[in-house]
Amino acid sequence: MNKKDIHFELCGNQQEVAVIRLTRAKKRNAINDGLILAIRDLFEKMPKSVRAAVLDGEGEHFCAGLDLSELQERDAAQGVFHSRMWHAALECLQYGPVPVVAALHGAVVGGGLELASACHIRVADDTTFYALPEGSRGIFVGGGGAVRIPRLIGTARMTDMMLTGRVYNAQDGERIGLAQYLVPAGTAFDKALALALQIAGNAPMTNYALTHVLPRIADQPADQGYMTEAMMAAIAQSAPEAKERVRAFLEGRAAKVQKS
Ligand code: 1HE
Repeated sequence: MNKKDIHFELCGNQQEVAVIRLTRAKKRNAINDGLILAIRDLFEKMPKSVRAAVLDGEGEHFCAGLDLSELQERDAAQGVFHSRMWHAALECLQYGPVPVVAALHGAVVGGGLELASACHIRVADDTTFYALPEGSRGIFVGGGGAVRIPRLIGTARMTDMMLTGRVYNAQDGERIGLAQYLVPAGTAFDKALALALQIAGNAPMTNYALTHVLPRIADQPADQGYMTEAMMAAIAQSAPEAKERVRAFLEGRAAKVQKS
């Protein structure tokens, strides 16, 4: 990986938010092997101060997916290992140390959509568009998209995107569940950072439950899910920080829920 292809910095008063930015704008942030391994390494070696992260892409596009110039070099076995490398890297992100907020703009396509769908929150600006051009390139998703994208939008919509090359714009993407937030052009990063700073203020065990336990409960049969939920609820509420937060509310020291 060229070190110029990714940027890492810490933000917030306590350096509690990591900003990770793909900086390969000339190639529309297309992901080569070095870049996917760099993403893995950053999530594996996150500094202890960090409580949330923002994932951004430099330039007009979030990410154009797999670097297609590397695809030509692989045989079938290498293809399996390559896909498994993406899986391992995006597992480090999804089941990593902190919640991750993606700041989407421009192209979120192919592996770029696979990368975005491994994040916990997606903020899209008005310029965002989503596609899975693998279908028209004669290939298949390989970065975990076949598992994660149907969980966001359903198998039927993903099938359509790949069979027909359908491109979703920012508004329709938010409507079908590709992003949780839709914001004006040029403001996705600011919104993502504001959300990350807010998330960083949550009790760490709550954030852990939401990123590591909730998706696993969602994949369990209901009776097992209820039991896992009960275990997680008991662990979370027994933490001293949870007790203090509840006490603060009861004593009028904590914010009420406000109508938006
Ligand atoms: C690339 C890539 C890339 C751009 N690999 N080089 N992904 C795709 O099939 C999407 C391919 N990219 C595009 O459709 C367009 O580039 C965009 C819609 C994203 C942006 O368009 P535009 O007009 O702003 O840029 P451009 O002129 O097309 O590209 C600028 C340069 O980036 C150009 O190189 P140059 O040397 O001529 O300047 C492009 O070739 C290069 N570039 N995208 C390599 N993807 C884990 S498996 C995942 C499988 C997949 O992701 S498959 C889908 C791949």
